[in-house]
Amino acid sequence: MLELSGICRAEFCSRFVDKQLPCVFKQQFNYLPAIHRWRKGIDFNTEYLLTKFDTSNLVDVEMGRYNPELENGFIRTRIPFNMFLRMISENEDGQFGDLYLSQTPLFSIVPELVKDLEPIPGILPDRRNIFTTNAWIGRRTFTARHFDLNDNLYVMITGRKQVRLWKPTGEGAWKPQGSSEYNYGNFKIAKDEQLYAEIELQPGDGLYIPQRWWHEMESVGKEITASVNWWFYETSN
Ligand SMILES: O=C(O)CCC(=O)C(=O)O
Repeated sequence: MLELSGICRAEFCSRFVDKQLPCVFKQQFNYLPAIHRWRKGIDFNTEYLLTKFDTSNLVDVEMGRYNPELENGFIRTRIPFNMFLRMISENEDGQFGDLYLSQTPLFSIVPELVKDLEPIPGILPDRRNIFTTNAWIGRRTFTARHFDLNDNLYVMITGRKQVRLWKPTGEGAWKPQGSSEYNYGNFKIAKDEQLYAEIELQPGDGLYIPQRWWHEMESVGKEITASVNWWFYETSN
């Protein structure tokens, strides 16, 4: 898979978005204030985020490890964001079980945090074409293979993640449901389907995942990982 650096929006659109091909942006997002504010050395800066939230800011978090037997794969609970931060910061060895704040629009919960992502990456389309901006924060996280219905720019802020990608499976590739497949709505992918790419994202790196590309993500090591993603769509004008 192509690794780029310093690519502009026109080139990104013509080479990747228009062709619906994924790519990695090496160290292209180091300029985002979150990269410095959310980190202390190489660690996650819990204290900084604690100053931005109070107990009224509730978030839904996933508890424990992914379990395919459960609906949506996880048990979820709603807790104040600052309680979540304290729990993950004191849980280096996993003694309290794992918690994951996934796919959460933190920036609408606390609008001041938007300043940590300004200016938004220039390769993104007009703001009106951005559906959501989400945060993903946790330790020992695992997101099972799935796809999304929008294009995705995913940026690593702190910690590292291993990402695996598979090509989309269209209607012709649908297969009957069975234990040798992953299911997503009516879409299926064989568990042994050939991997398209496996990459490790470092802080400052970004990844473009076109819609319907299957992906799976897992944090590397036991450090807290934090990332941000923008789901967007392109228009012809
Ligand atoms: O970071 C993760 O755990 C998963 C992210 C993901 O699946 C996505 O951005 O679509």
